[in-house]
Order: sequence, then structure tokens, then C-alpha cells
Amino acid sequence: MIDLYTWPTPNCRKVSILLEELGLPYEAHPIDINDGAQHTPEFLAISPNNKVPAIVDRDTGIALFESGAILLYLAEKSGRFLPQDPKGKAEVTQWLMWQMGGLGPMAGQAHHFLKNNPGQAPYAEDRFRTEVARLYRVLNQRLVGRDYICDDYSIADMACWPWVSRHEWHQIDLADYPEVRAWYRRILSRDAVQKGYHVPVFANEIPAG
Ligand SMILES: N[C@@H](CCC(=O)N[C@@H](CS)C(=O)NCC(=O)O)C(=O)O
Repeated sequence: MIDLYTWPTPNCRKVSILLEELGLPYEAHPIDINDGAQHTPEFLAISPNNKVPAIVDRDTGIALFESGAILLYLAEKSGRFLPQDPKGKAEVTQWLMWQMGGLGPMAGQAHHFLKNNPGQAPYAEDRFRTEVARLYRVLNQRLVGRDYICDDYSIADMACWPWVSRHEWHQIDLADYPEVRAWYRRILSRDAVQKGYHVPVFANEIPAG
């Protein structure tokens, strides 16, 4: 049994989508980050960086924060969505790190400036809008001739997809990135993605691609 500490955000949805894909039993505990729940001593004992997502694996006693580390842990534990061969594994890890170090942080900053504080910092708005668009071009190019980011559907797709589901927040029109749009819709149609997206249960609808 996995305890998942979560809130309806892209980083958290990566983990609930993977848990649904794996069919692993888990219990979702909402951590309302708008109400300061990430700063309680109980939560900090699990996630000292005061951010969601985090998990505790009751089978092993392992507590983890950082969504990329959680995806790797669960993929290794289950032997799924991460290839075993060195080349395949390195490639999935590479694109997972691309999301963790690039797409996620840049899109997150774009949300902060473009959506939450428009007009406050034009230079920053332009900087993050431009960088996110560059990353979409990279992803679009990578997806030419491919159904998924690596050979098979993997944790690299599950890491990127919830961020792309917020494309309107970072002012991206998926019509400008046809390969990304086709990939987005392909993954959107998966039952586990629909279920994992709506964890915790009160989460908003998925925007159409
Ligand atoms: N690199 C971290 C980022 C986690 C993160 O930024 N979480 C946000 C929600 S998506 C959060 O908990 N924010 C609350 C806060 O910063 O106080 C990960 O991928 O897990």
C-alpha cells in the first residue's frame, strides 16, 4: 500500500497517473498547499522541502519526495514503464530529467508570471513564454514519427503530460505543435490517465487538446 500526499497539480498528477497505470493500491491524502498544509510538522517529516507530491511505501517504510524520484522508485518497484536494458533505461531517464529540469520549472515560472501576476514583470513574462515555446519545439521534434517520447509509453510521458495539460496557462496553442497535440490526445484517452488526473477526487476537468 502506498500513501500518496497530493494536490491537483501537474507534479502530483504524474504520480497518481502512474499509480493508476500500475494498479497499485494507494491511499490519497490531500495536502492543501493553498492553506499551508505543506508546512505542518507531520508533512515535513515526509517531505522536508515542503512540497507535494510525496509518498510513503507501507511495504518498505520508504518515504520519498520529488516527483521524478517517486516515478523512478515506483517504476523500479513494479518493473514497468522503465526499460530494463541500459540504452532504453538511459533514454527514459534522460527525458524524465528534461521534464524535471526544464519543462516543469519553466512552465511553472510561466504560470507565476503570465497567469498569476500578469503585467508585473514583462521581461520575465517574455523570458518564460519564450523558453516554454522552445521546449515545446524540442518535444514536438522528438515526437516526429513516434507515438511516445521513448519507444514505449513510459514514465517520461507520464512526467510531461500533466504539464502539457496546462498548456493554456503557459500560453501555448497546441495547434502550433501538431506532434505534441497528437501525443497529448493519445495519452488523454487512457483510462488510467483519466482516473489519475482526478486525484484527489475534486480536481478540475482536463482541458481538450
Ligand atoms: N521538483 C518538485 C516540485 C514540487 C512542487 O513544486 N510542488 C508544488 C505543487 S506542484 C508545491 O508543493 N508547492 C507548495 C509550496 O511551494 O509551498 C517535484 O517535482 O516534486
